[in-house]
Formats: sequence, C-alpha cells, structure tokens
Amino acid sequence: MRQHFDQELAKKVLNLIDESLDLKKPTPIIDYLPPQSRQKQIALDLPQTGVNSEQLYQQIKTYIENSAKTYHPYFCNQLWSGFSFPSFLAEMVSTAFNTSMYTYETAPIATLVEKKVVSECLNLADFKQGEGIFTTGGSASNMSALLAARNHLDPSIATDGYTDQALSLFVSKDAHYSFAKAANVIGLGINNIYKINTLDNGKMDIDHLQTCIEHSLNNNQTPFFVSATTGTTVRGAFDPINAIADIAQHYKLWLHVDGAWGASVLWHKKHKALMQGLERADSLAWDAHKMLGLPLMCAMLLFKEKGMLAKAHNHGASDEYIYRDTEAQYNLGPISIQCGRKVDALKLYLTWQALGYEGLHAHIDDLFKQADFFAQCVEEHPNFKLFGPVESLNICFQYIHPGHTQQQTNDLNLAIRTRLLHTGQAMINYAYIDDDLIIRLILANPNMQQTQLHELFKMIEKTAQEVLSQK
Ligand code: ABU
Repeated sequence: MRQHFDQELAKKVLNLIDESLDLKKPTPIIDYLPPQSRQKQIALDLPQTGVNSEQLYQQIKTYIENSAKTYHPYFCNQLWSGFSFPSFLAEMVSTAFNTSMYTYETAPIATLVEKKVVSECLNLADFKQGEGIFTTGGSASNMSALLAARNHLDPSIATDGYTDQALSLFVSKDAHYSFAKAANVIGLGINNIYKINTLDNGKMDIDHLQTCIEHSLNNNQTPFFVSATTGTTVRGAFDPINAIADIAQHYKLWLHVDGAWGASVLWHKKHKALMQGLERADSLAWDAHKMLGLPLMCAMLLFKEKGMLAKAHNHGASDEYIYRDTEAQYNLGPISIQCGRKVDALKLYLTWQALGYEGLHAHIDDLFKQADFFAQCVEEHPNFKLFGPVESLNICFQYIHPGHTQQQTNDLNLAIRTRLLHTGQAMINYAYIDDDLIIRLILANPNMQQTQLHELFKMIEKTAQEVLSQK
C-alpha cells in the first residue's frame, strides 16, 4: 500500500460513511464501552510492515463502528451536532491539497476565501473597520483577545515581560474555563480572574462586576479586561453587552465578547438582538462550527479595530524568513497564534455558498423553534422541572419524583443520563446549576425533526420510569 490515491478504497470508504450517515435504520449513537473493555476489543497494534488496502479498510470500519455518531439527531451532548455536506467536501479538498494558511504563496485562494468570510462576519458583527482571523477554537480566540488587550494596555509586556503590576480580568462565573487556562498560559495568573456572580436568569450581575472592579483597584491591581459571555455553556444565557460596555467604558477596560456558542445568532434577523451592544465591544470569539453544525474547527476571532491581530501576536523583530513583502497584507501567519494552520474558512464559505444567508437564517430559526418546543414539553409535564429562562438552545431540566430529596433527585437525573448513554439511545450531557444536577440538552442539529424531538422527550420520560422501577 503506497500513499497514492486509491480510487477503489476511497469509493468503499465513502460508501461506508454514506451508509453510516443513513439513519433510516435504527442506529445506536454509540456502542458504549468503558475504555479498558474497548481497548481489549480492538487491535490497535501498529505493524512492522504496511498492511494492504483491505486491511486498511477494516481499520477504517472499526474506527467508524467505535465512534460516537455525532450527526445523530439525539446527539445533544455538546455545543455542536450534525453533519454538513458542504463542509465535508471542504475538508476533503483542503486536506487533499494540504494547504497551510500562513503564506499567501502556498494558500492563494484559501487566503482570499478566509479574508472574504471574515469580512462578511465583520459586517454581521457591525465591526465595519475591523479585522479577524480563523483560530483553533473559542479557547484560542479568548486567549488571543486577552493578548491583544494586554499588549494594547502595555506594549512593553510583549517585549520585556511582566513587571510587578498585577493585571486583573473579569468574567462571569459561568464563563468558559478557557479564560483560566489563558490566564495561566500568558502569565496573568488564574488568581487574578474575578468570577462575577450571575443572576437567577444566568446573566452576569452588573452590580457585582462593579464591586469586583472597585475591589481590584483598592488592592492596587490594574483591571484591564472584561468578557461578556453570549451563550453560556450550561444555560445558554446571554450577558447584557450594553450594560457591561457602560462599565468597561467607565473603567477603560477592554471589552471582549465570548460568543463562541451564541454569536451565530448574528445570522438570524430577529435573534441577533441577543447580541445587542456588540458594536461597542473590542473583540469577539465566534465558533461557526457550533450553532451552524459544521465540522470542528471553524472558529473566528474578530476585532473592531485593525492592527490588533499584529499587536496580539507580536513576535518582535524575529526574522520572518518565509514571508515575502510583496504579499505582506495577505500573509496570515504573522498575525496568527499559529504558523501552520488548516483552511477552516472553506467549510463556512462552501456552506454559505450552498445555503445562502437565507439558508443560514432558516437553520438558526429552526433550532430556536426546536428549543421552544422541547422547553414546552418539559414545562407542561408534571414530573419535569425546567431551569429557565431558555434564552437560546440549551434546555436545562430535571425529572422530579415526588418526595425525593435534592440528592436523590440529582442521583436520579444522573442515572437517567447514564442509562441513555449506555443504551446508545441518546447522548445528553449533565451539569450543575448551583447544587442541582440538571440534564443539559443542546439543540444544534440541523437534522432534528419535531416528531423526533417529541420521541426524545418520551424516551427520557420512559428512561426515568425504568430507572425508578429498578430501585
Ligand atoms: N468547547 C466549548 C464547550 C463545549 C460544551 O459545553 O459542550
């Protein structure tokens, strides 16, 4: 087996994928096995001499059989779900040409595609004079936004390192954990993050934000960065950007919006109102792979002002041996955290081509309708409790058995979730809201039909009864 294009094998593999994607026949989402048992079942040994096409095909078949079917409508576990054919084609093409995004020279059309997609998204964000880049995901976008804010505040930190000054940053207690990672990685220090309380509706408590900034000032720190989360991971809450912008303006803080989950509402004519005030922000993290159901990764970092990417990724006077001055504005390597980078923009570009703006709007519209429908099922059932409000596509709920204590209710809901997973019927995550263990169902799959969603609700109810009857 050489590394040439084997048309016959390619056809067989495409058929296998096609069959696997065909959900007309009942398919478990996952053949659940703990790691040790799965390891025993699969031969992952790497051979001394290469295998033939048939053996390679069998390896691929094993891989598929042992994967979670994340395109299944009942994969509601993560902030992404589904299968996108245009993006699948984009992945194939860009991998075949093994393009890397750092020089225009090696990525001519890919660079123009990325710039075009970024410029359309800047328009949607109302960052008319801005700039942006594709990143490896929301975590990387949040980190680069922090770098831009830090270097904007004090450019000498990029060249000379930190002095004694402690810089402080402010995020909701429900913000993504990537801020803590970034604070560690870029040397700000995890303990210099203020985690702002949330209100009952899951949004940042603005009074507490102000109190924390004052506290930081009184402790001789330099508050420099606040992030509004638009679409918190558990509750899908949107922090009030305008109210946070007022505070940011008053204290001269960089205002970042972590819209990794929620920014895709900008493709919806009505729901984009959830992002009101965005034009006042300095930066935005936006993962198109989440709400649009594209293959990971398809993430952007946008800035309101030009020059911030270079500021964030300042690499001093190092010799850029691979970059040609004639194409300087088109070489994306120097202004990215990475050097080598995949052509993620092509997935969004081809999907946008295939669906048009109207199709993207309709997709988001459908997801919000699914969320309304499921929330209604939960609310109307006497044994279910909704942890609302449902502002976007996260439905947090519990099955309630009369007379159960909080701990028993938590145990019951964990058991329901686990049974759904172990039987391969559905993958739905769980999380905590304060001390309540809730089931967190995410609606991000473009292939979910309302009848299927109703069946899913019934399945959860039936599973709850099965768990209770086993006690
Ligand atoms: N990568 C962001 C969080 C994923 C999740 O909550 O499902």
